[in-house]
Amino acid sequence: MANISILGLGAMGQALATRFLQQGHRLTVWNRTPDKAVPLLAKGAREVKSAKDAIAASDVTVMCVLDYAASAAVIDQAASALPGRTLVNLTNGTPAQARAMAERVTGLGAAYLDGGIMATPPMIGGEHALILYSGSKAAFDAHADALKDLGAANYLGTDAGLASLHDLALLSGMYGLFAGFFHASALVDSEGIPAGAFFKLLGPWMTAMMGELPGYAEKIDSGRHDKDVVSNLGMQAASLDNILTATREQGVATDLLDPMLDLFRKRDSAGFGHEDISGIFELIRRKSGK
Ligand code: FVH
Repeated sequence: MANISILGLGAMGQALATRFLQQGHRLTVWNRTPDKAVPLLAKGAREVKSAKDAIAASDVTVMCVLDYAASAAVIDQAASALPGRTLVNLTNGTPAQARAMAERVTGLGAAYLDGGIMATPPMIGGEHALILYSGSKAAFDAHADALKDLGAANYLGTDAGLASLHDLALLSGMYGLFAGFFHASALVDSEGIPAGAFFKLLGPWMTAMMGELPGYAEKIDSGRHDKDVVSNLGMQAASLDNILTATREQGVATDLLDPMLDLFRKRDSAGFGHEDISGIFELIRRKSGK
């Protein structure tokens, strides 16, 4: 069993702490507002008065606070305890924030692992919990057994920004899916059809359309949007135009889908209407040299 410290006892920090205790680890906890540690003390955690004391208490410290401004504030208070320790920062942030934190923490003499939690607090320790890691490989290898108690642990590479990049990309896919769901539900709601009833049609349809994505991925990777085209972009631009016209006629807002039609039209006007809709990727990707 490992000695582990946790900094931050919000909803996620509580879930991480509870899981570590259930798995028999010796846990030291610290939170800016001390009363949040109370439920964990009864489960066997030891509370300390400062982030510095928490880092000093264990080889590895897991930090999970609101954002990187909060992370930086915690490190400001605890910098002198960092030499020789390992910090695993599971706070959500951007790749640039993760890289800057890695530089700062390693500069202070600690090993740094960044992480992206792909789970809600109740999912921690369950079969669907996934946590992405990047940064120090040696730190990941040394603490992988304990980290795997929280959920599947996927190490992505030594660049500390990679976990955040993958985390945010996965969440982007989720929000795109949610956007389609919310728009479709608003459209049927305009005629009094409940979202729950409509989902009996929408769910299987969305699942079937997921099957298109590996083919789009192939076209994106090869740059060949003209290959094996079944439903061309020009046709789909007209269809999306119909959807948005009907949306307005039904008195529903078009905000969620307007940007997609703009991209379809732009690509169509540039002469790619005969190609697949995966071609809009070329309009949004990072241009070389940037
Ligand atoms: N909850 C979720 O569903 C998601 C799942 C995926 C990962 N996220 C990220 O996890 C980070 C923490 O989220 P959380 O759910 O624990 O958030 P809260 O319950 O709001 O707790 C916030 C904790 O942060 C502490 N804190 C805030 N500012 C500071 C600061 N300046 N210095 C020190 N600590 C700070 C706060 O302390 P207190 O308010 O209790 O004193 C809480 O411990 C987050 O990055 C999610 O994106 C969760």
